[in-house]
Amino acid sequence: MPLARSLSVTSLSGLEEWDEEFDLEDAVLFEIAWEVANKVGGIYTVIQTKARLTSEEWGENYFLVGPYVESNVRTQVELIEPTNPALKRSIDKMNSSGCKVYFGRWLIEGSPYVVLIDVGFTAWSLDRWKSELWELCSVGVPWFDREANDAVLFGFLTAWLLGEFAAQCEQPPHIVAHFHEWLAGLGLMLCRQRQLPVATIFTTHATLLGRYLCAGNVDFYNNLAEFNVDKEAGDRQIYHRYCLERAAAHCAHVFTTVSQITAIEAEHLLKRKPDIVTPNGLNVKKFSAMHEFQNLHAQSKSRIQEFVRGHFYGHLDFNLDKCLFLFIAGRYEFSNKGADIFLEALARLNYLLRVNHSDVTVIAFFIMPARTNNFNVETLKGQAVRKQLCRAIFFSGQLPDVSKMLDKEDFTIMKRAIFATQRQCQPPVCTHNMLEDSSDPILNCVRRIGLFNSSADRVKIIFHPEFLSSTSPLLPMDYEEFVRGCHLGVFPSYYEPWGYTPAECTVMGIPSISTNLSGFGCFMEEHIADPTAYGIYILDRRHRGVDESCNQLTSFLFQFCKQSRRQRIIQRNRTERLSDLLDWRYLGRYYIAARHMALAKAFPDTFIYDPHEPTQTTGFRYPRPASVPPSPALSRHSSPHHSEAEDNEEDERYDEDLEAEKDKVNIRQPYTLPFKNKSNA
Ligand code: G6P
Ligand code: 1S3
Repeated sequence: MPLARSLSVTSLSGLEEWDEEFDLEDAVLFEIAWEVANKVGGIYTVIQTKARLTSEEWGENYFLVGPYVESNVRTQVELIEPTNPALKRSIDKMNSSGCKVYFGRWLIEGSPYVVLIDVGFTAWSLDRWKSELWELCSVGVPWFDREANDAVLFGFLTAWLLGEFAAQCEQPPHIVAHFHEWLAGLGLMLCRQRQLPVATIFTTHATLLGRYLCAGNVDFYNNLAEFNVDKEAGDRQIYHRYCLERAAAHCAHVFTTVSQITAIEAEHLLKRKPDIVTPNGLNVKKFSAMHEFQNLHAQSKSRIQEFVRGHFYGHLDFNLDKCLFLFIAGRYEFSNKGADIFLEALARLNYLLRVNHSDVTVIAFFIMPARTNNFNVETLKGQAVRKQLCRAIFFSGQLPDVSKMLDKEDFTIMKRAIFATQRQCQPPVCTHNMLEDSSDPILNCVRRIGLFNSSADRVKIIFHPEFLSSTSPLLPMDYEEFVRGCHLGVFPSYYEPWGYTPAECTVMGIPSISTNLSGFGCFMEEHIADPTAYGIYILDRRHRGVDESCNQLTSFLFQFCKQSRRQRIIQRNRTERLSDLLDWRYLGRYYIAARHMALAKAFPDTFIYDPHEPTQTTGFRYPRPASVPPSPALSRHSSPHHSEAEDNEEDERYDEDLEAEKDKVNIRQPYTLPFKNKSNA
């Protein structure tokens, strides 16, 4: 058994002790977040999608640290013995001191190692650790704030783990610890206070105050510099959380956030300017057949059409082939996520489509989880009637005999089935029984604007207050399939540090609407010469009032409804071309830069970092597309000579040009390391 370096957990010597030459084999990366193998929101997506790339880079020396949640572990994690001897000793030591720490492989792409800490098991230490926190920095955490209590336990336990690991390493280790969001921030503070040999990074994915202030009735972006942050946090009873968040941002060697707009917010609300912006990427799947995603769109669309057929039974007086599917999805924050202006714009769109005698019908889906007690009867009945109708007409026990198909008995069966489709009420707006029906913001808004799925309306609404699942009896599709089958994602958020929903649409080739107040929208504006031409509509919510933004949104929607099928196909091809820009293979470079920056700050004798190379977010900019513009006014869709195949050929030619452009700027080249070992500099 190799000798462990004898260092006490709480009194480690300073970083200057570790001055041996850097060897990549030595460096160990811990990434710490409450959402490791534990889906709560967007941070889970960041970590889960990035895992493959980070595992490729760090191999056996990459460990994710999160909370132990039994139900998650059962389905997502394979528990194994720790592979790293120093880590094994650390975990054993903690477990013999009254903790429950598990080690395993997270069963996702990249199969990263995870260290999962059961915070509840160590709850007996909560009071002691809270007083230590009070002694240390006068932050008092109230007993009733369960999330903050978990943050205290998680913080002390992760700092314990890192300290123990440093102590158990035979050689002085080069540890990088990347903490995400305030819930993990206390671990970082303690690493610094205990002077552990750890290069620390703190990434905030949204600020606590930003989220709270925006959800209220506040002109947030025009007053960023004016807020009395302590008072605002106190008024909202989140002062202790705010202190933990702000302290983590200030203690970190490197502070990062997910977008430029949140960087400005952090500078004002947390009083530290981020050192680097680390935008969120995705794990982009490439199909071998170039237009495979178009086929997938057609397949998924027909499944949504089936659902619509059932939902609108008895009122299916519109042409399903001319039906456009729009959707908004995400955490149910009515105004922060822009559901308020989406509904208002739908009411205006309904009016425009009616007065222009459009033959297009729009179905807008709202996929936002709320409290319900299951599906409502009317919705389930719709799907049952649809199935019954199919059976009655086509599958009455055996294959239809054409010569007999229209005999008297068949007529009777068909008539009965058709009579069953008669309905007294209108197709429901909401698919579930809501627990807070009378105060629900979406339903109340629908009541006000009067979009009740009546025959005269060209815009119909379906509110599905539960995340989608392929096992649902109503709409058995998972989220990805559903997005593929839709025509447009609408995300007119007011508060959105990044915004994964439009990014996910983009990599699947589905156009979307986002805003210039979302990290994603600003990023796309920066990297694409003409975002609209690529199906990336960016709504101005920064310089316009609500009513004006709503008019702009209505006009985007109306323009979209005027496109021909051919124009939509071309637009989807263009949207999909943007995927490279959102791939972790490209965006992962900012995380790499953050880690190197932290190493150079924490171990200045070993690393140096050249700030000029990597941190600039400038890079590839997509040119204006050369092929047919999507504007209906300029359309050649009436040309009888232009087939779908010709469009695809034209697009493939354009793809070749684009690939050549991308090669020039190395968009997919692995990022070169910007730092050097001091001895090689
Ligand atoms: C894809 C399919 C086409 C289909 C089209 C429908 O592009 O490959 O065969 O015609 O989707 O597009 P739409 O925008 O009308 O759903
Ligand atoms: C946050 O999750 P949210 O939906 O509460 O983090 C996400 C990941 O960085 C980000 O995409 C989103 O905008 C933030 O708001």
